[in-house]
Order: sequence, then structure tokens, then C-alpha cells
Amino acid sequence: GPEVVTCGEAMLLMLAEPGVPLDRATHFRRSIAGAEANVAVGLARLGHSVRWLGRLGADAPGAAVLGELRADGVDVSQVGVDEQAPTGLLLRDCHPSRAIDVQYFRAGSAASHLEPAHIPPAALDGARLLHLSGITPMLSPTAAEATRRLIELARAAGALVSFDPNVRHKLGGAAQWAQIVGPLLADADLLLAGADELELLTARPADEAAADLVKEGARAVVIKRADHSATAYTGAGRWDQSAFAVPVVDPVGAGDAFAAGYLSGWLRGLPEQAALAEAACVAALAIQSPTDTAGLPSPAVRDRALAAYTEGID
Ligand code: KDG
Repeated sequence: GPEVVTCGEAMLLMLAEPGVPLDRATHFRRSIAGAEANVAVGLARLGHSVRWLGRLGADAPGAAVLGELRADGVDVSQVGVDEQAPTGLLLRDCHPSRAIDVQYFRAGSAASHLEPAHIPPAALDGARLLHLSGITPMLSPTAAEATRRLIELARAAGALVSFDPNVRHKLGGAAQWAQIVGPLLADADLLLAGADELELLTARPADEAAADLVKEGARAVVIKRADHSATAYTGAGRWDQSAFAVPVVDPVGAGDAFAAGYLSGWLRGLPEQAALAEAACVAALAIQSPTDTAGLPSPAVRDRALAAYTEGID
């Protein structure tokens, strides 16, 4: 089986040409979106074997999403097709400095009908890591149950669970996120979360919550801060990583790129500081290109970029 398994909602992305507001845009670039699918693509490009699990509609957007994942070498052999419900769609623009205008068409999507029975019992066999986000349990009660099932299968298979809350306020209010996604933090062996997300989900200062999650058994908790720096807490200590300053084209997908970079380092057994540096590097590369995934690098591109970004820095 693959080294990594992810599960979530993948959507067709129609991205307005850079800099043009969504309501004025006439040219759109077709790509894919969905946090877990982005992480799957990121890890696959970095040379890892990855399976993405999820549900797509029996429609052209679903075929396009599947085609893109397959082209990147992501294992889509266990993806389910829903004959009734459509593939989710996301329209957005991109701009380096103003808020991104995002419009989802995902209510009632095939992915939101995910349920435990859709998860093949052997889906995690042989995997080292299951990567999930808080988006999936927020899609529907059955998708939340499927998330639980995946965590059980990961435990049974001896795989670790990595988790990114990915709080999206369009999917629910703060109380709902805290209620549905908050309890999942304790299931994460590796947690990658924004400081604001950790605060929302634990009702505590982020650094305290992170240190406590490590005491309670997490292998690593990485806090992503508003200034784009990151701090990792593990049983062995605390590490800080600042962001690499690069020209931004499209900031969306930075968190998924960061996760792919960090998890790749973790899977390769890198020291914590080196894994954080790779995470920051992959995020820096992703935000220099439009779409969530276009800038996700090969190992060679990552290594060259990391050398350039860290030149002269100790
Ligand atoms: O992380 C990027 C995602 O936000 C985007 O691809 C869409 O998964 C998505 C979501 O639900 O916001």
C-alpha cells in the first residue's frame, strides 16, 4: 500500500487570472482544490506514494479532478463515484495583498455524502501516515463519522495521524468548529495548526495548548503564526522557523504546501528544524504560482530553493 493516505473533498477550481477581481474576471484557469488533495499532490511531487480517498460526482468536473490527481501519480484507485450528487466547485481570484474572493458550490456535493461504509476496510493497510483536515468532519455528520472510521483504521494499521484543522468559516460558526473538530485534536500524532485555529478549538493560548497536546501524547504540534513563521513543539523541545520572503502571486494553498513539506521531512526522518525549513520552503514556492498546486515542487526544485533561501543564513 501507499506510504500516506489522505481523505477529503476535492473540488474543481476555476481561478481568475492573477490580480483580476472575481466579478470582473473573464479568463479562468482550471485546476483542483481541496486541502487534502493539495497535500496529496504536494507529497506525490516530493516523491512519496500517496492515496487520496474521497467521493466525486459522475460528471466532467469529477473526471477533471481525477485526471489531475492521476497525472501527479496520486493513487485514486479507491475513489468513489456518486451517481446522484455533483462534484464540488470553487471559484476564486488571487491577489498578493487583498482578501481573496472565494465562492464555493459544494453544498450537497458528492464529498458531503461520504459515510463510513465508503471507506474500504483495507484503505490504510501498509500506510505510515493518515493525513486529515477539519474540513471533512464539517461537511456533514456522515463525513464526520467517516473521519472517525479513518482514524480507527489508521490506529489498527499502525499508521500515525496528521491533522490540519483548516478552519473555514464558510463551513460553520466558531462554536460548531470547536464542538466538531476540537475533540479530533487529541487524535493527532502530528498537528499542524494556525495559532488562531488552536485558540478557537481549545479556548486556550496556542503555545500552551500545543505544549499540553505534546504532554498528552502528540509527537509534534506545529503552530503557524500570522506572520507566517512557525513553531514546533515535540517531546524534545521547541523549534522556530521564520517564513522565507518571496513575491506572492497566490497565497491560497500555503498551508497545504507547508503540510506537504513538513510531512515529507517527517517521513524521511529529518530533524525537526530541517523538516520545518522544508515546510517553509515548499510553502514559499507554492505562493509564487497561481492555483493551490501549480507551484508544488519536485525534490530537486525544493532543494535548490532551500539552498537559495537559506544562503547566508545560519
Ligand atoms: O487549503 C486550500 C483550500 O482552502 C482550498 O483548496 C479549498 O479545501 C478547500 C476549502 O474547503 O476551503
